[in-house]
Parts: sequence; structure tokens; C-alpha cells
Amino acid sequence: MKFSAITLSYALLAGVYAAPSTLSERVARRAGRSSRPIQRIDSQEKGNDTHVSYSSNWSGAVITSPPAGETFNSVSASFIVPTPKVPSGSSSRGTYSASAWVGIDGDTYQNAILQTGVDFTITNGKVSYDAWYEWFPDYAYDFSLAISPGDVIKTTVTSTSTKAGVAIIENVTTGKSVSKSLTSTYALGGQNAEWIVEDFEEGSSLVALANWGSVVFTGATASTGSSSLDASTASVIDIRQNNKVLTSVTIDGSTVTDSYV
Ligand SMILES: *[C@@H]1O[C@H](CO)[C@@H](O)[C@H](O)[C@H]1NC(C)=O
Ligand SMILES: *[C@@H]1O[C@H](CO)[C@@H](O)[C@H](O)[C@H]1NC(C)=O
Ligand SMILES: CC(=O)N[C@H]1CO[C@H](CO)[C@@H](O)[C@@H]1O
Repeated sequence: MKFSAITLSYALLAGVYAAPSTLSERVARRAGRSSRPIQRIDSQEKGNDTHVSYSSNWSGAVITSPPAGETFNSVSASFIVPTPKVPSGSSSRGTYSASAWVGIDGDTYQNAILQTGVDFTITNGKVSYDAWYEWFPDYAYDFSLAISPGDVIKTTVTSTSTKAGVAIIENVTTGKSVSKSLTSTYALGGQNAEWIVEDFEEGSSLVALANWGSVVFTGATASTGSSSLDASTASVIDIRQNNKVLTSVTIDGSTVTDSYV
């Protein structure tokens, strides 16, 4: 972590929680924003044989190991950008966020994550979005892309080696896309493929979680050099905070439905 970034995080913690509006404010906010590896709480049986894990940070679907002898090198899915709402019982003043993304690693393999997605935020009734890419443990960086609720976007991360890859967000309606080639000294293991809605970290605490309704990841696929898998072998993760389960996730082939409940 860079010293300037730490200083900035403390500045953010000191109470600058207004909605970022200028580019420099957005960049400043982004410097303290991070999508993190999963923080597991526990696992238990749900129904007959569907295993669900609980996390304070992640909800969604994770394939926790690739086929024997292979590693994941690409994960993608499309989703409709949701309109975040204030959770019931919470003050309508304040900021609530969540983030939908696809990624490689970060669950059982915690050294690195290659990920891309969209944050959705409601601040004092005003909705805003940020499209981003990240190679954890570095911070997330913004794509220059104006996102609106109802947009259909396709998110893809592909590694070209353990330390290089590309993040792509495509507007499915127009076929136009933004992409960023990335390198890192933190090698990917290619061990996990995931489709996640996250309570991400800003400064050094989790953002207050927004009610995102449902994010439906369609065409959820993960590839290795030789296999293409859908999400049907993935495990379900739900967010649980203060002993309350806040999400409901179902998997049907290449469709992962992640709802705030
Ligand atoms: C478990 O399986 C039995 C037999 O197929 C079924 O009747 C029951 O509803 C299932 N329970 C759950 C919680 O899915
Ligand atoms: C995608 O394209 C549609 C149609 O031009 C546009 O309305 C929408 O804002 C675009 N969304 C993004 C994220 O580029
Ligand atoms: C509230 C909470 O448990 N937050 C955790 C989210 O995940 C990060 C990274 O694993 C942890 O550092 C936080 O404690």
C-alpha cells in the first residue's frame, strides 16, 4: 500500500462521505476503495446437498477448483445494472453501496484477484455508478464509462499469464467495450472462478450495504485452456452481518441470481 493512499484512506475515514462528483473526488474515493478476498464466517448445509457458506463481504457463486490439472484463465457474465435502494429500516440520508463483479481467485486462493464490475451507490436519494477493474491487492481503478440503471453489460476477466491479464466491460446493447490490460507482481493461481455481489471496502471499513434487488448473472462461464464450465458446480455464498442473512443466491446452469432479501 502506498503512503499517499494510506493518508487518503484516513482522510476518507475522517468523514468525507459526500457523493463524489468531480473527477478528482472520484479518483480520490477510488484510491481508498478495494474489493477484497472473501472473509468467510462459516459453512453449513442448506437443504439436502447444497452447501452454503456465509461471508461478511461476498455473496454469489464460486467454483473453488478448476478441473484437475487445469487453471481458470477467463470468467465472464452479463447482468442488468440494478437500481440500488436504501435498505428498509435505514435512514434515507446517508450512503449505501454494493458491487457486482466477475473474477478469478480470491476465495480459497487469497493472494490475488483479477476482477471487474460495477459499483452502485445511493447517497441521500441520488443513485450513481462506477465501473472498475482491479488486480488485488492493488486498489480498484475506474473505467471511464457512464452507466445507467437497466444497462445490460458484459463483464470479462482473462489472464494471459499468472501476472498479466485484461478486464473488459462491454455494453451488450451497442457492442462497444472498454478494456484495460493489467500486470501485477501478485500471481494468480487460477483456482477460483466467481460471480459476486460484494459489500466492498472504502477507507478501511465496509460500505453500508444497499438493497440492490436482484443481480442476475447470465452466461456465467469460466474457462481454462481446455474446458468451459458454467456455474452449476459452483458453491453458494451469502452475506451475513450481525447474525442476519442478507442475500439469497440460486444457481441454474449459467444463470446465477443474487438477491438482497
Ligand atoms: C430433500 O430431498 C427430499 C427428497 O428428494 C425432498 O422431499 C425435500 O424437499 C428436500 N429438502 C430440501 C430442504 O430441499
Ligand atoms: C449502452 O448503450 C445504450 C444504447 O446506446 C446506452 O443507452 C447506455 O447508456 C449504454 N451503457 C453503457 C454502460 O455504455
Ligand atoms: C466486517 C468484516 O468482516 N469485514 C471484512 C471484509 O473482508 C476483509 C478482507 O477479507 C476483512 O479484512 C474485513 O474484516
